[in-house]
Amino acid sequence: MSQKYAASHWGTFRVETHDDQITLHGLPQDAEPAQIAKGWVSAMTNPNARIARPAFRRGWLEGRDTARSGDAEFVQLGWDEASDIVAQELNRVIETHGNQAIFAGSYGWASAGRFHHAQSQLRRFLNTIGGYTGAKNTYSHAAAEVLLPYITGMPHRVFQDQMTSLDLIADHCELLVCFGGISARTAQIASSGTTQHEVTPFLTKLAANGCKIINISPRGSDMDADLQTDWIAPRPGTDTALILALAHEVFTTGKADRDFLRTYTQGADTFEAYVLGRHDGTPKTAQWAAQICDVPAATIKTLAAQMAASRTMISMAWALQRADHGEHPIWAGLALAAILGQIGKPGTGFGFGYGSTTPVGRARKLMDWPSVPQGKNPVADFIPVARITDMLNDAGASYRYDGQTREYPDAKLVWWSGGNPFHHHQDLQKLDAAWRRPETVIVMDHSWTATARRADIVLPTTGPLERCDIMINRRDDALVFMSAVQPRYEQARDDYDILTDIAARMGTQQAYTQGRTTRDWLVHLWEGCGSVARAQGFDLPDFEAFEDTGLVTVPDAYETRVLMDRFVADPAAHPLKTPSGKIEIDCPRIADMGLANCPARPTWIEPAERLGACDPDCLHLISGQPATRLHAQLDMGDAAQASKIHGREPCALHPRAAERFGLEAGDIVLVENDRGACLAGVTLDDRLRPDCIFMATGAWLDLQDIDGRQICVHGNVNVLTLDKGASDLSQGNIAHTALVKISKWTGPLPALRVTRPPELR
Ligand SMILES: Nc1nc2c(c(=O)[nH]1)N[C@H]1C(S)=C(S)[C@@H](COP(=O)(O)OP(=O)(O)OC[C@H]3O[C@@H](n4cnc5c(=O)[nH]c(N)nc54)[C@H](O)[C@@H]3O)O[C@H]1N2
Ligand SMILES: Nc1nc2c(c(=O)[nH]1)N[C@H]1C(S)=C(S)[C@@H](COP(=O)(O)OP(=O)(O)OC[C@H]3O[C@@H](n4cnc5c(=O)[nH]c(N)nc54)[C@H](O)[C@@H]3O)O[C@H]1N2
Ligand SMILES: [Mo]
Repeated sequence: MSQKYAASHWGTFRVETHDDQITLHGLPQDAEPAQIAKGWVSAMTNPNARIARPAFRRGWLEGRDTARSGDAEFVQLGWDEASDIVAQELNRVIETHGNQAIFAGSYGWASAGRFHHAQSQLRRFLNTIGGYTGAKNTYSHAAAEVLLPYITGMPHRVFQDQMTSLDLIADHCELLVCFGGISARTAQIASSGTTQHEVTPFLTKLAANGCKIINISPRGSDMDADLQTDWIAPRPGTDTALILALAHEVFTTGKADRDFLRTYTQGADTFEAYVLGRHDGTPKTAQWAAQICDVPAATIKTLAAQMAASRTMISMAWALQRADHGEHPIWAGLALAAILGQIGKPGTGFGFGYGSTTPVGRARKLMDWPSVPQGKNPVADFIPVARITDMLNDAGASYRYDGQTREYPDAKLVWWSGGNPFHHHQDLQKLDAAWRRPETVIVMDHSWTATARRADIVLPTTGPLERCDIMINRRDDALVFMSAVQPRYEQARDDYDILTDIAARMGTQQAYTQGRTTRDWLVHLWEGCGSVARAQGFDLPDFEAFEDTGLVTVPDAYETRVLMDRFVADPAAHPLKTPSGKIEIDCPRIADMGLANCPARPTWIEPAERLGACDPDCLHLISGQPATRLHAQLDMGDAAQASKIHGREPCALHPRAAERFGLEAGDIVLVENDRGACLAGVTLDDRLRPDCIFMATGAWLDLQDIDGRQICVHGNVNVLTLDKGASDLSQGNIAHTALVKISKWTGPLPALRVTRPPELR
């Protein structure tokens, strides 16, 4: 009997159907199927969340007003009329302002399938009609993406591909020092999908092999509680100071690997001079760092001695660089690994993002499977992805990025598909105001997200349970046929079909579809997979057989890697692709940029806000990834809903903090700062710094006017975060840099609006 599978970024599941009800079951080869999946079917069948038919904001449809807000009223139209209006509007904008006025950076995670990938389809379509202004880098790790090529000569993708395999760490490492932990919570996810989750088995094996694990994080729970890890809890955003002090200890105790520094790095001497305080008069001692990080100097000294005496891996969660000056903890961590001389050896050195998603460091052959070609964009302009509000507010204004001085484009039409800026961006009230500036906003999504509610034109798409697709991840050893296991929701259509009809009206249908139906495309992609497989010496079954069996495994996919091993084995034959051919601990190209907020070597720079340099009533907001959903996806499903407190997003506090503010588990709190305010429900966590709170990102934004003040009554943290670039180098977002105050909410609890669709006519 043929087996049906469903796949998403949170994994692959066997689908069973009884009486039209589907249930999802983890695969036998999956050690820990994601709990996120528990909310999948309910979210995708929730009539209060799903968009049923094309909808137009009444104010825009009738008078072209731009007064977008979360409680707009919509008029529903049929698909033909909707497609006509979209095509007319595109023609108008292109004729009046040119294609660069279409902003379709459209950042976001969309769904996992290779064909129905929202951004690929949108960009492919727009490229047939003259192109669009795009966006560069990610919200995940922009600071590292821009920095790593300068200091290692590797694009971030290559760096990630080369990272030392988890298996080698388990076999060879004696001391694993994890900044930001390694957590099964975030390891539920793999961009583009996975058939396995292996972070807990990895950590268990590591511990069984006798490796000592140290979690350096404001949250103890960033590491599995059963692992008996040591926990050092610095103030958030102060890791660079901590690492500088570790470097200071290693230098001054004579334990630096001078041969390694001489052979493989450039600029170690200027870095050492900075660490020793030769020019600024401030040696970066353990006592110095203790004041900033709130970690005892003795702890720092002991850790440095342990690191120098052991086979050590320094692991950093992506979170560390989603912060003000986020380039520097990563740069400092790499520099410290170099000072220890442990880079290029199996299981030690430096790693970035282990556990941040599950396939990072997976010991697998990398397979470059085909995807839908996006075509070529005739418009060259772009913005760094997190500068969206600045772009909308300041067309023509100049800014620095990656060594360039650029100008913000003038976006007249904003088109988002497969992403949710009113989840992912920081300081959402500022975005809310800027969002009213473009003439037109088009959103394609399957659900009434905060972004869809702020669109003029809303085009409802299917979700991955409602269409066939192919799940492939270059780090996974299985290819999965994703079956349509549920009927399409109401009038929802595949992104491809929506765009095909618009392309027909724009005269580019043939260019967009190449005459292929969806099935033709799936077959075409599968044939491309066959060529990739043959080049690797194996065959894939034909499409019908793939469709029938649903899951095909790549043979002999096991393969381990060691970051920079060839370079370390023979630096003359395999230099890094930096100007010096070495790891640039001091980087002349960054020095040449003359950026005050990004010096040319790892440097402690005061962040925009932090604990220890603020009003003592302030708490640090850690707004990491949610355990129960992917960002804002599935927030209206059972798993996320079950986690809410009186329907509000949970806010974890240390019991001492709760006592200090007169709070108990289950209370509603107002979390606020100068940028905004939200409500949340208190939970207690004794494995959290008492001056921090943890609230996951992703609660659907529900801004309401309460006594003259805008409050997100549901608990979206991004009303509290800062909209500022990490530096003029990367312009990455700094979601993890934010201070807040909390107090008990004693007023009546406002009813939620986001749990119902907007007003529809
Ligand atoms: N405070 C704070 N903010 C953060 C972060 C943080 O740590 N803290 N993390 C940041 C990070 S790392 C990221 S990556 C971003 C994530 O931000 P986003 O990727 O924007 O968040 P998602 O909720 O995954 O949005 C994806 C959207 O695609 C839609 N979608 C799904 N399938 C389809 C489809 O087939 N077609 C179409 N058209 N749409 C579809 C979903 O319904 C959803 O609305 O958030 C960032 N924001
Ligand atoms: N369940 C689930 N998993 C996900 C996602 C999801 O939405 N849901 N999203 C995926 C995506 S897109 C991404 S980019 C990754 C992100 O992966 P990460 O960036 O690793 O995840 P975060 O939850 O943002 O942060 C991890 C931990 O870092 C710690 N931390 C925060 N600030 C600091 C600091 O200044 N210093 C130190 N030492 N620690 C700090 C926090 O305690 C936090 O729990 O997660 C992926 N995995
Ligand atoms: Mo991300």
